[in-house]
Formats: sequence, C-alpha cells, structure tokens
Amino acid sequence: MNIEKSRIAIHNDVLLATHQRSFDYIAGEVENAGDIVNKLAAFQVAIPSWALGTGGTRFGRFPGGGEPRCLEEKITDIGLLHQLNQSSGAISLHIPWDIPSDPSHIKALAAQYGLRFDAMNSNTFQDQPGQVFSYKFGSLQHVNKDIRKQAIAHNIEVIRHGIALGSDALTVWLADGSCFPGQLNFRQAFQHTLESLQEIYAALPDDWKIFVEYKAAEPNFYSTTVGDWGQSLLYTSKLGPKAFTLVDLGHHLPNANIEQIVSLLLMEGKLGGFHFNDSKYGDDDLTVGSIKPYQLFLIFNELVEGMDAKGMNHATGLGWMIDASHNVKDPLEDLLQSIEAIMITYAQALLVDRKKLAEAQQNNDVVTAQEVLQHAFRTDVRALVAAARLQAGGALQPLALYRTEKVREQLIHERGMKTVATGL
Ligand code: PSV
Ligand code: MN
Ligand code: MN
Repeated sequence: MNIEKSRIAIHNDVLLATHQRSFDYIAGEVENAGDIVNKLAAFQVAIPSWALGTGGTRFGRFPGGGEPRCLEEKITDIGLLHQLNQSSGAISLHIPWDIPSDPSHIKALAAQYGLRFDAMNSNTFQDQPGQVFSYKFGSLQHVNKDIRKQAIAHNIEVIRHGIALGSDALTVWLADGSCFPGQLNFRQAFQHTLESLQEIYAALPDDWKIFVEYKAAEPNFYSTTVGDWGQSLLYTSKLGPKAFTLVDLGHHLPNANIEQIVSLLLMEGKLGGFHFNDSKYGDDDLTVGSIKPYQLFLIFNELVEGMDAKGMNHATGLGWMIDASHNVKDPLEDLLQSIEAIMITYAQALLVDRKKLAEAQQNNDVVTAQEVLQHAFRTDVRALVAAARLQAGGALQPLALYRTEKVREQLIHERGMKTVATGL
C-alpha cells in the first residue's frame, strides 16, 4: 500500500495556515531558521526491521494485527513511515530474521520507497534451526574454537548479504558473557572475542564499518563480554580504523552519564552510531524521548558540538538508528513518535548558543551555562520540524494523517488480524 502524494497535499492544505502562524513565530525568535530546517530535512533515521511488529515481553505478547509477515512487507511499512515524515529513509536488517531470498528484488523494492540499507545486524544470541553448535555459552567468546568459527562464519555471511543490498556497515551485538562467578575466565573470553572480531574485520570490504555494540547486562546477569563503552572501545581500538563503538541508549547501568560517553567517543573518532530508545529501568526499548527527554537533548547537544568541532556532516557522519519494541502501541504510530522526538531534540540542540555557552564555561558561570542549555531545551521547535517535513514532501502531522487514512485498518485488511512479524 501507499499513502498517495495527493492525500498528503490535501492534509497539508488544511493545516497550512495554522502551521504558517507557528512557523513565523519561531522563525522570528531563532537565528537561521532556514538553515535549521534544511539540516532537519537532511537528517534520516534508520528503522529496525524488528520494530514493526508487537514485541511483547517474556510474559506474553498481544499482537495488534496487520503486522508485516515477510521482508517485503517490512519494507512497505517503513516506506509508509517515510512517505509520512520523509525522515525514515533507511532500514536496518537483522540476519537471519530478514534473509533476502532475492536481493536485487528487495533492493529495487526499497529504492521504490526511497529507502537505503543501513547497518546489517548479525545474530549469535539465538540458536537457529539446523545450526550445528549451540550459543548457550556464548559465540565469539566461546571456549570451543569450532563454535567461535561458526559465529565468525555467520557474521561474514551477514556482510555478504549486506554487500548485495548496498549496505556498508555491520553491527555486532553479543549476548556473550556469564551468569555466575567462576563460569568464565574474563581475559580468555576477551581474547577469544577479540580474535573472532579480527577475523570478521578482515572480511569487511574497504568502504565498510563494523559497529561493536555494548550492553551492561541481559541475557547474562553476572558479566557481559562487551559490557560497557570501555570494553567496546578496547575492541574497536585494537581492531582498526574501520571499527567503531555503537551506543544503544538502553544499554547502560542506571544513571550513567551517556552524554559524556558520547562526547569522549566522538572526540576519539570512535563513535559509530546510535540505537535510539528510552528506558526507566533497563533495556526497556521504549519510545524515544518518552521518559528522559532532557537526557536525549544533552546527548544531541554533545553530538552537535562535537561533530561541528570536527567538521562532520550531521546527517551522514554517524549511523542513526532506532532500536525499540512495542507492547501496547501500534508499532508504526510508536515509530512516528520516536522519529518526531529525535527531530525535535536535534532541532533544540541546533539552537544552543554555543558562543554564550563557551563564554559561561570559561568564566565558570554555572548559572548562565545552565540557562543557555535550558533555554534551547524549552523552546517549542515543532513548527521547524513540521516545516522540514513540508519542504521534503511529508505530512505536517504524520500521526494524524496515519489515523485519518486508517493505515492500520488497511494493513489488517490486506494481511489479516492474526499476523506474527518475523523476528523477536
Ligand atoms: C540487544 O538488546 C539489542 O539492543 C541489539 O541491538 C540487538 O540486535 C537488538 O537489541 C535486537 O534484539
Ligand atoms: Mn540495540
Ligand atoms: Mn537492546
């Protein structure tokens, strides 16, 4: 299915006068509104193929119907999001959940929707049917060399799928670790993992990157072999210039200062990208900006400052991805909310008066420094974000149009009520 351009135009016409009033107000308040709108229009966030269905929890799952049943339908769903907001122009696949049987057909379908293939994700945290060895006690860290070899081969296969689709990055998230003290020799687990990653790194094409994602805990609850940014940075530094650390916002111990981590990784040229989500307790994978919007703003503040200092292009300099799961919301509505939150926060970070902040820092004027940040954070930038969508051909209010067009109802009509999205 499609959301016709004419439907978007009718929707925008109805809202245009109100939008223009809000836009004129904010454009009069901030410097370079046009520049900010252009930056927002260029900023694209990849949608994970596994976030299109209802995730559920280990206690149960309550599917909402009309979920994509195959890779083609996942691409369609992301295409619909992109038609609505013009900010979701990429898809991140997980192998083997999304093995493309015919890569050129899949590539052509994605291109029809204006989508490109972002980082490919490998999976050595589950056993697959027909797999020779089990990952119960880890994959790249495993004490058994044959099991490590199997996991290495899988990652190389994922790179091959990615090459066929035009991707240029591999994200490795490992569940490897231990559940009880004494189970693992930490140094041996690290060395095995490093050697395995080195073999995968050797198989990367010249223009590819590898992202090493860290996570404090879960499914292992005593130790994780890539447990924090320090460990990830050790691996990526030892691997070489094509290796970067990936920050998933939900993968930290409580109260971690993520913005400081981001700032230092960026300074070292080792920040690869993000998995955006939000959380209150652990790796909750909630809607971006739904719990700690100020933290997200402080992260974007470091990103804008750090990327500008290095002359990096905001849109293309890092990998921007969402990693979320939906238990009680329509996944597509939830993703629209996440993208909106990212765009709003990025716009607010662009508003920070850098000169004034630097002066306040130089003078140890703590109060002014806080005022500068909070002034930007408290500015209502929604009209700037909407203007960027309008400029790019999207809808002024994507969520409202999604509902009035009855997209979910149409998907249920096409695919049925009892669908189970492939993946988690
Ligand atoms: C692990 O919690 C993670 O954040 C990794 O990115 C996985 O690939 C993803 O979730 C999907 O389960
Ligand atoms: Mn993640
Ligand atoms: Mn996660």
